[in-house]
Amino acid sequence: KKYNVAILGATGAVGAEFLKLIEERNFPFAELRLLASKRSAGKEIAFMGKTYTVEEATFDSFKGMDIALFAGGSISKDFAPHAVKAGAVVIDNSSAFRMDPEVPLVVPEVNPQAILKHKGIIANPNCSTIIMVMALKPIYDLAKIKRVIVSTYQAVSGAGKEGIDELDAQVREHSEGREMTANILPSASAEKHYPIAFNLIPQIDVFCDNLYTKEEMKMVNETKKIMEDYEMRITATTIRVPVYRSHSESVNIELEKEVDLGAMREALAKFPGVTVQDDPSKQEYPMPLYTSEKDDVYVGRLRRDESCEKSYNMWVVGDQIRKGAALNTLQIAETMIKNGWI
Ligand code: 11C
Repeated sequence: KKYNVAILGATGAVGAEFLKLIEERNFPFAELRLLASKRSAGKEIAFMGKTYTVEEATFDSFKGMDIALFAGGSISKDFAPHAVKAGAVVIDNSSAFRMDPEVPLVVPEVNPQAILKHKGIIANPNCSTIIMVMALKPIYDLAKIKRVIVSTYQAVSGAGKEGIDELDAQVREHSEGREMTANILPSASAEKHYPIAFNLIPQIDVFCDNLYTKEEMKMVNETKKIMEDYEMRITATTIRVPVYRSHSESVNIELEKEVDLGAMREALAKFPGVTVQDDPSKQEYPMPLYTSEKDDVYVGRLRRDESCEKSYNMWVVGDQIRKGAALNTLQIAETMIKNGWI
């Protein structure tokens, strides 16, 4: 069977990745409708031997569609109910519905069963959350995780194409001895902006009342929902780094019991979608330059936390536009198809 698929946000970084993956994975589509806001409507996109014209998304755009892949952003909230009304299943990359108790928040390797509870909308988690839970789940299945301390090193493409352009421009300005200009990072809506070139910015998204950023609280709250463990204690510090693509995370975990490192490595290696790259004797460990454009989440630097019992450290890296966004979304649709849930 083939499915009619609409993509909302077809012209952005995640939209482009949807198209790449649909072709690469031979996703069974019949009709494909490319939708975007008024600004990008009319653009032509060549895809699998055909030229598609991007249509302006309207509330009527989803008639006859089986699956609506939403690339994310603020337009998701307005369009999702209309797509559902038209009979499509919406798989949404924005943060609008993630913490809604009526909406499953899914990483297919971790909690595929949650999909069954959907009422039309399924949410795709935040990219740094997806990358972390891929490494947590195989360990959790060996021994319950009591506490997680995570620090992230997040690529500029997490802030969209503008983030990449800004880093490029600043490197050029710096090398020409000019002052670097900053208008996008840490957050387009922020009052102040700082250069990311030759710098790190300890702010992703805006601040919440508890002095954490929204990105940090997404990692805390979304992880608990996906892992279905609201007792797990999680604290996050999220940092923007001058890397184009792939988010990296230093993850410290405290388990309820000691686990042999070999068993942990084996469980990670067996888990679908995870590659263990961990050989200090050969200086082998994951790095964002090499994990980009790859589907898997890479884990390395696995070792005991010698300062604390039952605690371990690891370094987790994954392409946040692929597994952190477009790939995970498409895998949700593939899981539904494979199981006859659509
Ligand atoms: C970043 N994680 O790297 C963000 C981008 O909630 O889907 C994705 C925001 C989200 O800036």
